[in-house]
Amino acid sequence: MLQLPAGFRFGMSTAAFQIEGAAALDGKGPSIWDTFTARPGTIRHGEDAAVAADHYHRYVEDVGHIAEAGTHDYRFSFSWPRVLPGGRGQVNGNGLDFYDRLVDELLTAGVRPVPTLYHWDLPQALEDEGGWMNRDTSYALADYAAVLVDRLGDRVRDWITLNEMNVQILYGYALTDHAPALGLGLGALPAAHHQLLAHGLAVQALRAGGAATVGVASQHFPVSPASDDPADVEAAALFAGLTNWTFSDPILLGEYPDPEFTASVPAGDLEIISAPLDFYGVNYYEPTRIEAPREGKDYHGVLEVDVPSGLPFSPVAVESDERTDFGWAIVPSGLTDILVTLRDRYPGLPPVVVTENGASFHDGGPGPDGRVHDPRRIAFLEAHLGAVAAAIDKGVDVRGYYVWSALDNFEWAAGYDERFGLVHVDRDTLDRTRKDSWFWFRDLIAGQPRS
Ligand code: IFM
Repeated sequence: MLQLPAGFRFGMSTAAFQIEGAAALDGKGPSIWDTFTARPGTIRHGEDAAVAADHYHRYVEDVGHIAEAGTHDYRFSFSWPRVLPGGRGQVNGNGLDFYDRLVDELLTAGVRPVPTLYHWDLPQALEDEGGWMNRDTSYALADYAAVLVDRLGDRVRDWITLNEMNVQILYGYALTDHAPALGLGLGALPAAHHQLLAHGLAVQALRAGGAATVGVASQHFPVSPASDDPADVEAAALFAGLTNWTFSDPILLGEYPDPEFTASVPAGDLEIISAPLDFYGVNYYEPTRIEAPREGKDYHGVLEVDVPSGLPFSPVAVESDERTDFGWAIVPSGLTDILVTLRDRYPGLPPVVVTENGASFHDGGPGPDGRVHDPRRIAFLEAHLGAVAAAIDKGVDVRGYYVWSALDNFEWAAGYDERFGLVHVDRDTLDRTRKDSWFWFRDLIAGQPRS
């Protein structure tokens, strides 16, 4: 059995919008995702997350599934509009009470809560004032952080500010595949800066409230050129700069990869953004391959999302013998590569936690034996944990690995077909069934060296 160093933390991850449901209950306000999912044609099969996995009502059972696997850490996110329905101002006591109960349930079960403040579900009220294109939203997030740490800081010691800024900015601001679907192209860069500023301001608020450790969760992926052609190499570097380094350089180096952009941001912002962190979260799924667009070549349908024409780079399919049922290339070595790259790029990189990694396979519900057999998920997770071990062998300080996800949930624009969970959720009854991968994860944790 694979052995990680003593003290290595095994976790499971989820996000509020994807599991909670109770979309308009007990005073919760609408988020940009509630608005987006209500628009025809945005989500596969017209699905929405009004009920999702109904975790809001079933959290006690869900904590049981998490805890009984021996999971050390549970990463979940708060729904900002559940806590502050208007984004700022009036606090919704019912919303805070829910997270209070969840945290107590986790602690009683021996699981450490590792909440994320913001996992994409911006209050619609803030979007109406310009959302992340409006600098005020950064300050609103810091105020929201202060509300949470004030209420939960006596029990929650580890905090994550924002989840995958690059993914939200790319799909929701530059393109139109995710909420709020603005399609601004490179015009989305101010939204990126405001999310980074929000991160820095939230770090300040959390520390002022007594947080013991603070980190961020960033999606990173190795980017390679489709060929040695200098045009492809240049296109790949540009793409990597925009999607990876634009989001991590300001935090870890205090500058943007583009000196002109660095010079254009208000004085003092980068100091706030680059305040030291206690850990750096890396979410990894698959690498990306880029080429300089070829005259006359049709890129439509090459990837799950269509990248508009006219950009100086085009993502092309990664060659791989194996794919998840979501169509994503299975390349475990990409995780080792990106961890080593981050270590080499950032001499001051804090300890890393892999805050998400996992795969969607369509394994179906429980069979006649009552079990959900998902051997491909087990193989995927085993191979990626092996890639983490390889990075540790190369000297990267990786302290934990969280599976995405604890349970099957609402996979954004792809709806419910894509199932990432260790626990199966029946879409009709919402009954939970532990998959074989859940048992594998439990045995893996039990078999680790004692700390
Ligand atoms: O489901 C998402 C999650 O919300 C953010 N990271 C990637 C996961 C799989 O797409």
